Amino acid sequence: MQTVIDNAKPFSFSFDPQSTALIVIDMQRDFVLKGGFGEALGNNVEPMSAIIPNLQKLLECCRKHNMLIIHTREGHRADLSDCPKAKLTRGNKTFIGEMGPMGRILVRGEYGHDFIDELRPKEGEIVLDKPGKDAFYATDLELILQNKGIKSLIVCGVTTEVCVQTTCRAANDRGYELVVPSDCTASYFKEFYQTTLDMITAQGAIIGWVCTSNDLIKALED
Ligand code: C5J
Repeated sequence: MQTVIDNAKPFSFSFDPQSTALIVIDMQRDFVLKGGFGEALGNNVEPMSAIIPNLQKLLECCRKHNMLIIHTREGHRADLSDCPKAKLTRGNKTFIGEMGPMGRILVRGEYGHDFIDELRPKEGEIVLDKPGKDAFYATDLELILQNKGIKSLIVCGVTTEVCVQTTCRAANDRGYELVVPSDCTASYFKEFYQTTLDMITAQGAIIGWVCTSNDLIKALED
């Protein structure tokens, strides 16, 4: 059955919950909490935690509707063999693999690499470890979506202009329809947040749609 979000931008977004997956991007301590990689790079991490209650409500609603839920984590092997030099050498004096207050930065298995307590995956939900910004790159995401018959995506999480946008573009190229709930994604940079959402919806939804989580939940509940 089709569900319609009338108030989505740039026009109404229609999806079938049974063939739609919720993808929560990188809600990891390293990006969200004080003392993590995000803050070490010089960013104010407050916008990251502001979206937690909205994400909790959206997750609860998608769980209730038995939708496929995927949680991604950006990070690398302990020996950093899957981290290209071009990524390893970037940062404001803080680098991937270095020891930080929450363990080695963006290294799998470390405390900081894991999900924040408020948004831990429930049993049966998919955890996708990804080495890049694009959740399709070097992961089995496409195979999972194909096997589950997924046609549409709800993409949220952090950061709006990096991993969320990159994944949206990659999904769009693969033929998925997608919507980004604007109050379930955040950036360290206010202007990048808005510009990214505008880029997604520009030119008649060139990448996808944007809505509020309330409108999305209301459409599912109706
Ligand atoms: C970044 C991400 N910002 N999850 N990663 O490096 O957006």
